[in-house]
Amino acid sequence: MSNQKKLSIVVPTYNESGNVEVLSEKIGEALKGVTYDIYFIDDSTDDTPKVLEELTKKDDHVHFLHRENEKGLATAVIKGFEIADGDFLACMDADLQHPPEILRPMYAALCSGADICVPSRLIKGGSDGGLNFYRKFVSGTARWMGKILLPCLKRISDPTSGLFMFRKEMLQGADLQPVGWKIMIEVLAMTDYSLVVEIPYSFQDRASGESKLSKDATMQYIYQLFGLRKRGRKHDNVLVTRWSPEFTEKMVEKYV
Ligand SMILES: Nc1nc2c(ncn2[C@@H]2O[C@H](COP(=O)(O)OP(=O)(O)OP(=O)(O)O)[C@@H](O)[C@H]2O)c(=O)[nH]1
Ligand SMILES: [Mg+2]
Repeated sequence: MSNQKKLSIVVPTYNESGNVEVLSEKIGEALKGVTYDIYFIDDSTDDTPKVLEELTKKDDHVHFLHRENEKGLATAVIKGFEIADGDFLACMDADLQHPPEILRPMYAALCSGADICVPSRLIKGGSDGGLNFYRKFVSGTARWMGKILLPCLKRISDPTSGLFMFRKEMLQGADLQPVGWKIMIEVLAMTDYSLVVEIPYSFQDRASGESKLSKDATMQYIYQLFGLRKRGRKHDNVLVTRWSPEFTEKMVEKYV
């Protein structure tokens, strides 16, 4: 079934020259038949801007903004959300830890009526295979704290990754603050929505380049959680549904 809703994928990049081309190609393969574009918001100090410049010449779907005077994952993603014009917005890391193929079922979830799709490593059919024991522990603790402090995260199995898709209209009037590293919890706490769909996916090893996760990220996360506890909206009537791998396949066939 062909679909007219446009998808814009926002990808924050910091020194990801070895990844952006492969990522764009894989997104293209994953989204055959879907109207989409990609917005790389780049703060790199390596040759990523050059690679992106070349990429925009080869691939009409690709746009990029290089920022000289600003840095930070959160400000980059929020900038991307402001300039992207898709009906649906997605956020995805550049390093291929989020498999681009997942964009197709995420798109199907929104076409089927979901307001926001939150892929999960932690439900049947998913895996957090790319993480070592220490990272699993850190990520588990972050999830646990989030669920305790923010009621809107309680029923969402994997709310702390950087992979999600939602309806752009949800941002109208939403006061997203670029604090820290976890943009999805900002969106979950500061926007109105009624249906969340979770679909399983397998987290991957970083394909190339280095992690930018800093020690400050932990403190920023705690600060963000307490801020959202005060500022966040109420989410009393939200339905969270979980798709099995089999059901996900059926929904892709039906909606994309
Ligand atoms: N624009 C921009 N992007 C950033 C910044 N810091 C990180 N990123 C990007 O944000 C995404 C997530 O960063 P990663 O370093 O992969 O963080 P992570 O996935 O938690 O850590 P690893 O598992 O070790 O890869 C990647 O696409 C980075 O390039 C920044 O300051 N500005
Ligand atoms: Mg990464």
